[in-house]
Amino acid sequence: MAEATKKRALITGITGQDGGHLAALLHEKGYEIFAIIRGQHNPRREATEAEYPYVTLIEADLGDQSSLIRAMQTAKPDEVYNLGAISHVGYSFKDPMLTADITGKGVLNMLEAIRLTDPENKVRFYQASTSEMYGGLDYNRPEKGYTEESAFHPRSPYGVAKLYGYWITKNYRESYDMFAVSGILFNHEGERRGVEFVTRKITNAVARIKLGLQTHIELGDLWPQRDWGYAGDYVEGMWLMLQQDEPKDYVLATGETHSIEEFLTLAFKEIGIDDWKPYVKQNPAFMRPAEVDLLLGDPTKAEKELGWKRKVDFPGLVKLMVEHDLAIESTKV
Ligand code: NAP
Ligand code: G4F
Repeated sequence: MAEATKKRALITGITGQDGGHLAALLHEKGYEIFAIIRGQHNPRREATEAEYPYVTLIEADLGDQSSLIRAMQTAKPDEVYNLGAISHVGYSFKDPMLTADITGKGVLNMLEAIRLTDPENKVRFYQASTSEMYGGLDYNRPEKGYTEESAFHPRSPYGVAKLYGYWITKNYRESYDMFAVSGILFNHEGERRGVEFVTRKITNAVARIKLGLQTHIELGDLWPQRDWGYAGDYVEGMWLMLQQDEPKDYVLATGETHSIEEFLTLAFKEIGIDDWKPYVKQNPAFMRPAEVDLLLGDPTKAEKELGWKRKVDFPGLVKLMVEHDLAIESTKV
């Protein structure tokens, strides 16, 4: 019997956290995987090639539409996962125009590249939308968490750019009948998270403090709350969204919210320290001109329609990340 043709996927953002988890998932599912990589000497290229040898890398940039058209022509994908972005909220205040160009207009560049290379309108498109679009202010925060119907009020150049990406994806679905969807994902973390994000910054510092490599950690505000899940669970949800009969947007979240102080408490407990206060200094450099106070998502629609449910809980997530960082950092002692 002839072997069924492999499905083909094109990923943007392969060198980031979700790109890695997604590549591993699609590989398990038997996909032929292509991914764009930017820069003439991307420092993350070597590690990416070593960790995901089954991914074919194509030089392209979300800011350069012609490169995306070439990537589409090379990959000839059935599914496109647009995970590439300037994704750091704090950084987006420092470089708001680049953020608008890549995180916002980059989505349009990708959608147009698909439209121009896919005359039969067969390609399915996933846009990495975000809970940052809601903004976390009291006045529009539903008690049980934000849903697909909640109002948006972004609080950063990143959130504003992502809102453009969300609406242009919806617009292409409605205008051109494209299978184009947004996953509105709440924070998800794990061993592949960049150290510039607060959870990994903490677990890395906790491991280094335990091993005597560092004395303390400098952080910004500790009271904001986030709905933190595990990235490995969330990429499964992305894939499920593109396997449905109808293109729809979905929230992925845990339905729980925790402060950075709670994250610190659990992380330091993992190394036997009950009082983390002597090890944490506050530094205004890590505070933002406008903060998102509290994020809590309601994943009911994804649970009912996709059969998606997060597996890793909050204490499990913190434990997994501290253990991973202890293993890595202990090789440096
Ligand atoms: P990440 O680790 O910061 O990765 C971002 C990726 O975007 C990197 O691979 C980066 O590649 C790429 N990129 C940046 N500028 C680019 C450009 N001009 N052209 C092409 N690629 C570019 O982000 P993540 O945590 O994996 O998140 C994946 C996506 O989901 C992002 O769009 C993020 O905004 C969104 N999101 C994340 C979360 C979360 O909690 N993680 C929640 C909701 C939504 P380089 O190596 O070239 O820098
Ligand atoms: O870890 P963070 O930088 O994540 P943030 O801002 O919630 O954004 C992440 O999640 C979004 C989904 O809601 C994604 F769309 C986005 O791409 C990204 O993945 O900061 C979390 C909280 C913030 O309140 C921040 O002000 O931690 C606070 N924080 C306190 N000290 C810090 C620090 N954040 C960072 N990165 N570094 C600090 O030293």
